[in-house]
Amino acid sequence: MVDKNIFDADRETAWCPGCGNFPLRKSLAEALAGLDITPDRVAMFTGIGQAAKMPHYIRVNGFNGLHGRALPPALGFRMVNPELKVIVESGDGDTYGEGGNHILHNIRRNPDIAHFVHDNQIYGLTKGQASPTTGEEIKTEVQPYGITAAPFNPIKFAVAMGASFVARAFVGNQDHLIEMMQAAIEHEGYALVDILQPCVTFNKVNTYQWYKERSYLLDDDYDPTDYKAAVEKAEEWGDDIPLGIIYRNDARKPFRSKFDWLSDSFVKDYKEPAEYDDLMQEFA
Ligand SMILES: Cc1ncc(C[n+]2csc(CCOP(=O)(O)OP(=O)(O)O)c2C)c(N)n1
Ligand code: SF4
Repeated sequence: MVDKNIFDADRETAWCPGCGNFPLRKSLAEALAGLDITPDRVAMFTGIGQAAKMPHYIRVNGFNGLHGRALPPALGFRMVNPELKVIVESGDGDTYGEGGNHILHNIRRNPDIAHFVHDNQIYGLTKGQASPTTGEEIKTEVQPYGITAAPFNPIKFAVAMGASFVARAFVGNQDHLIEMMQAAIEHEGYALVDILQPCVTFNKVNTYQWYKERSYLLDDDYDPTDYKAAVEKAEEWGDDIPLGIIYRNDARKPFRSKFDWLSDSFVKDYKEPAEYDDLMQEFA
């Protein structure tokens, strides 16, 4: 059994005390340890934001790129390396705003990637502007009159797109969050877990208490393979917020399996940049 403390990066974070990113990080370490996955077996990709700082604060292989652009390098990596677990972590702004185009095409391709969205319904790093998931009733110092655009429903979007695994979790229920993370990591294909993660500094509406009062676990008799039931469940938000696997379709093949000429193992024949000079000349 892997010790969860092995993921401790032993580094001070820039997160505010009480931020939902802390229980999320703890849950991820427990989820990986529980699956017997060591840090060297994970490749994590992120964009920009508070959530996207995760590879600095957890001990796994990490790539921190441009805002909204975590999925393309993750996909590229997945194509050449089928051996490591690929995890994308990012905020709701990073994923559904700046990265909106990428998530759409990622769902179409279905690569074997577990995507954990820290959904605090706000742009945390840039001090509380509205993100795509911000509720219309939310007023902050930078939008004193509230939001002018209707909120984006990530679950409904992913279910409608036929994503092969769509789940919702809440950092206030860590046992369940760990279970969702593990199911997503083990799923062969693209697995989206939208994780409700309070931003205690800039989002004064969607607090731990707010989510606790409204979220509930899906019944055991809920069938996530029933597409019509999932479409209906995806509509629920507000007074009742379902947590669990909303939809899954294990029949969809992971993207990489469609390229039968790709090696079954990590492509390791590294070339020095100079060895690509001839190729570069063609485009000069
Ligand atoms: C293309 C681009 N647009 C805007 C920014 C400025 N910016 C940096 S972080 C951020 C918001 C991050 O919010 P979110 O992704 O929800 O993550 P959080 O900080 O809430 O975890 C923005 C708008 C940027 N860096 N790049
Ligand atoms: S601003 Fe919000 S999301 Fe960012 S670290 Fe603070 S509480 Fe967390």
